[in-house]
Amino acid sequence: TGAPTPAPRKNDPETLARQIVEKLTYSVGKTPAEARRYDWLEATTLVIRDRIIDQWMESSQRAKTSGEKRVCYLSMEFLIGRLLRDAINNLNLTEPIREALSRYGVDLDLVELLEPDAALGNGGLGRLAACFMESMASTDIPGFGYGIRYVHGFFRQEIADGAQVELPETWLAHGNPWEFERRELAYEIGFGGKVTTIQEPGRPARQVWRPAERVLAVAYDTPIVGWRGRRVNTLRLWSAQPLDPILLDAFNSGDHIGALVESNKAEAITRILYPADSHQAGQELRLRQEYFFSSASLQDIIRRHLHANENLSNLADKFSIQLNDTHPAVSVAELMRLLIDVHGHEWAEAWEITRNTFSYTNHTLLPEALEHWPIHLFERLLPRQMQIIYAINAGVIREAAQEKGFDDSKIAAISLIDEGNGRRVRMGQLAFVGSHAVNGVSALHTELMKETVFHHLHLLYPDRIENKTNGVTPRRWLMQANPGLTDLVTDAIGPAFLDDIEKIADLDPLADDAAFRERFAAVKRRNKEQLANLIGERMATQVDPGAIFDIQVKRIHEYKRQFLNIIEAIALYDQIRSHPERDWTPRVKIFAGKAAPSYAQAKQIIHLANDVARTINSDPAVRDLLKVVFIPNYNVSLAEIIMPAADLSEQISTAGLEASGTGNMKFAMNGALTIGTLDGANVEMLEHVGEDNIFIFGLTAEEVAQRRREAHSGRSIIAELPLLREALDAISSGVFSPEDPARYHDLVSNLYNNDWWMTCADFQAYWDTQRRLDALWQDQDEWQAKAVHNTARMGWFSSDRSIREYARDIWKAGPDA
Ligand code: 26M
Repeated sequence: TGAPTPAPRKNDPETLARQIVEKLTYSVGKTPAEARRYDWLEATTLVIRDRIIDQWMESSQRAKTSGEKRVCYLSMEFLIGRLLRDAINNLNLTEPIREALSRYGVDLDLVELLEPDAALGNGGLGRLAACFMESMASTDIPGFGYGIRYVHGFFRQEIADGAQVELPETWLAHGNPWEFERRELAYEIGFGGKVTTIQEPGRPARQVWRPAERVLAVAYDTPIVGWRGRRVNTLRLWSAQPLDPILLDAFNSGDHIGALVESNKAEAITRILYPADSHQAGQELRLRQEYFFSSASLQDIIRRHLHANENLSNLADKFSIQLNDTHPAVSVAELMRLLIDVHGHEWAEAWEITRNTFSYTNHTLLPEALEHWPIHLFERLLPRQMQIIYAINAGVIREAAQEKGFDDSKIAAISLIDEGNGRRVRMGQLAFVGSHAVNGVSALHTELMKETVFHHLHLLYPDRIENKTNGVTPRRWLMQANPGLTDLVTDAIGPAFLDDIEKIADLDPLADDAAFRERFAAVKRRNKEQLANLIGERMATQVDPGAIFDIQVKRIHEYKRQFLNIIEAIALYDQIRSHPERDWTPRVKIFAGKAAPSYAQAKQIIHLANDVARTINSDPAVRDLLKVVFIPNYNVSLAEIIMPAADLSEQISTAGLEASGTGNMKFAMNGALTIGTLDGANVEMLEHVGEDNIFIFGLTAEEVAQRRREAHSGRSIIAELPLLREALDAISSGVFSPEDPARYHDLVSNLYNNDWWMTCADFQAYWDTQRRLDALWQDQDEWQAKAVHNTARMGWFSSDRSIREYARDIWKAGPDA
């Protein structure tokens, strides 16, 4: 008798190759010979997916049966990007899959490029939600993401004659192998209608909401794989569907279009992501989206809870619900409604359960971005929830008056109803009072929350606000985006940092090792060459990888001050032309980012960047000393190429206005030096990397606030700074837009008359700091040592650390709970 046959090694290239070809044959319907790259993507994805599913079921079962507390992350946005590389890497299959495909002459890197980039988010807030999902899976927290399955994600950006053009995005056009439709998981969502009071003899009065419209929310589940496949969590996205696909009566009576109106109206709810991240337009469809996904998620959470528990009294012991900004804040009223109207709880108990279950993260203090809904709209769409909000408000106001003696002006500040310009529901206040914990996303931002927007609520509930500094997942933003650096670090300090990123600190002493610095610089150089190739191919602009790659990529906003960066580029251009004999340090200034379609100033800034690029890049006088590049269609996939290729990261927002920033962390982890203001998480990056390794300039948040109170303007500053004045003159006189010389007249005159964003106020400090960096570049030993220190000291900014803090302080969930 022979030895028992060993179980086939599941992870060897042989097995994987066989499985991929099997999928190619039976799921895609192609032979290896006829398969195109896209078919290989599909087959490979299906093989990986099978492996994930085993783990997924195991994780879900474990969470269900263990009775451990589950965390639900409610977010309008999950900017997840591509998933294949992430899944392969987290399952530790990168090398065997690469090898398996290569046997058929197929290059994994090229296959991965064909996956659509899932852009179900605008920017920082959505990408944070995606990093948090990955980190919850990696730190073994039973996390559940709830959001919206938009048919059209964030728009595709093209640049035509220098200006942004928005095109629809269609990530689902070829199907989505990562999602599982759960037809059986569908909930009714109501809108409009009336609330009636039912008074039965001998019973307390009940409110019954009879909605005028109803739609179905259908679940689509996507697995999120943690590091080393440890845990697989679920991202559950809701799709809106009509209760009746077609109104038969209307159809039969000949009204073929009218028979579809309802159906179209239902599906409209999840058709498109709103492409704004700094302005609340107050559109009805947006409120419908917010309520739609909040109600569906809560109904689902309640169903899951009642699966294992008798009633909802202990909901807060079993579920924690994190509200990602105020977009899901209507959940506070909706959970109250479900508890009271549907599940028969008393008000006081329902309020206790609600507050103990929810927590809320604030991501911005910009007044124009704070959500508030006109009462008449809210009341018409959600009449019962409006009643509940009034009742919550009455309770909070009573408490403030009786227990803290708040006067009328303080009460007006905390009220859920803004009585000013047309009565409105304030979603920030609703989220705050409905939560047991409220957090900001950096130390500075959290302090500003206490002093500004939530000042009076903080006085009323002094223990509620806490800080949870953002982080980013090192799997995607270091290991996957920068395999060269990952290999180098592994070689230098061993692989322990892969499991515990803070161990990357062991690299720190190697900043003094010349041989190591050289290898570190060589990795950076290769990453810069890749980016240079991309720029060459996409935009037919040649850039020198030997120059400083000075990069600002993020949403285009006045407060982020891309304008300041462009003005500096123009001033530098001017200086190079005036003093060609000087020893200039070559630079490539790279920009990318999208403007909200309705944000005229932001679009002007994009136009200006492109106009300036055209002028400078075609001027032989500057040779290779200065190039300006605007790369179109910034998204997660492009960021994965850009972050590892930066020498210098631009984080130059007006102090006090960037809640945290997360791009700042991705750059620094990959060894870029930061030029930045004392804003958001830059302040904490300074503490971690040390003041010698980061380049801080400009007004502090306090100084900005002071100048704004004094009605600061740019005029006198411009008068004293010839560099600034000449750059602004060039812009406003049409040097960069000869075909339309007045194009930037308003943009510049705003600086003279107002300078709200402190562009003029910070110009000189910014310029001086850039010139210090020029000088530093000439000393490559010094520069590279600082770069190594950045990589070594940024481990704390992992989203694993953020998530562990949320789990410990807010959710009381996870392995250490
Ligand atoms: C609101 C109403 C209607 C339509 C869209 C919105 C909206 C969408 C996204 C408003 C704000 C949105 O995002 C804000 C955001 O991304 N904030 C960023 O959050 C990051 C993660 O915490 C921080 O790092 C950034 O500093 C902060 O700007």
